[in-house]
Amino acid sequence: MIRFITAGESHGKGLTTIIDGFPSNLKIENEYINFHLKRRQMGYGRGLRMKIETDTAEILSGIRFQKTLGTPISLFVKNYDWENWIDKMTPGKQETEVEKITVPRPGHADLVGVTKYNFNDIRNSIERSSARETAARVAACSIARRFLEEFGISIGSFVENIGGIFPKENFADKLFNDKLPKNFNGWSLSEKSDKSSVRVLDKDQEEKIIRKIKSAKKNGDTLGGTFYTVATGVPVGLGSFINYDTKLDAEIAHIMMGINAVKGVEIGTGFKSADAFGSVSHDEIVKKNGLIVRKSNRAGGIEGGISTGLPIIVRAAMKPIATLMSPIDTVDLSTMKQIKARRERSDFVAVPACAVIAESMLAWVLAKFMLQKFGGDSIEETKDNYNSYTENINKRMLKNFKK
Ligand code: EPS
Repeated sequence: MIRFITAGESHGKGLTTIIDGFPSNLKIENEYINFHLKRRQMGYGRGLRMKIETDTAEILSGIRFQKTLGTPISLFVKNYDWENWIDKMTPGKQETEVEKITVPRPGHADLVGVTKYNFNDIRNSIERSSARETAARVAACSIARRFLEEFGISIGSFVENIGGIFPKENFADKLFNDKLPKNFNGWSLSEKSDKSSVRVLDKDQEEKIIRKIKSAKKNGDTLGGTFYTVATGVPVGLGSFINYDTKLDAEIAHIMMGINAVKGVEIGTGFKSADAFGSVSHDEIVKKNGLIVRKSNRAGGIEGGISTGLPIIVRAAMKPIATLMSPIDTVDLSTMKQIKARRERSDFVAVPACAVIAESMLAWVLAKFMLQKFGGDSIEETKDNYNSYTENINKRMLKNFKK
């Protein structure tokens, strides 16, 4: 069973994560983790904070000579902005006269946070509810991603829309119709979208989105959007229909909704198929070159909570950033007067970053289900178990149904 926890405040010294349960002998280089951390920092529309930070992970334990030891891995990501917050954030210091934040931003965790935790300063809620924490998630999940690569599982993402601007041709349709380019894999999507400043696959759309972000910025406003995360090379049989909490899709939805500002998750053609006939919603099963295959992948790679072997396709919706430079109505908790919300430094759009975080979280779920199924204390043992399963899968089916 793999697990990880993160710790750290947005403007504290840094973020820590402890990752436990990966087998030994998995190769992992520091640059690999840093590469994905850097990808999370990209995207047009981010605020000034991203100019201050250069996220890198310091490996504190669990890895020796670039290989996992099977022991807990701990990583530390420094906050460069900490230098500017020492007075306000030093843990061991007595409470001093720092400005208390009393004006909650609608849509952020400000109001619910102070209500629940009985705080007299919204800063206490802001610090941990900030999406800064997702840097630690990406660092942790890069171990999962590296693990999956050993089995040919590859994950990528692209942004489908920001502020309602969609591409003329949606690549998702190709995914659903299983009309994919030769040698397609999940990562090939990211190789392309990493080159776009807003993670889209269409140049025209990119220009329109940038114009829209510029106009939002000018108006002191923010935008959200939708994105796809895709995993290829996933073997058939991860997850089960046995219980509500053993289904692969249930776990994916759960972990995606845990990403800051994500308000909707869809697998395959989810919402669209709710309006269509069954005859055009499912994936017909046919025989091709002696094998049983599906004609399409509207199910998004999961049927009955179990992976089908086709690409896993997850779409998610991120709401617009809650911090507005032209703020909306709120109440000052210290005066109980109706005023406009507080302005503070923030991003205008973070959908591209959100897609990279979703890649990471999908890697985590898949690694968890892979290890549940194949186990192993060393990566070699996990591979032996995996190979024995995948090599025999067709043979077993033929034997079972032979008349
Ligand atoms: C965030 C507000 C901004 C973002 C931050 C998330 O930070 P700050 O308040 O320091 O300007 O830049 O995201 C990150 C720091 C990051 O690394 O992604 C928020 O309120 O959620």
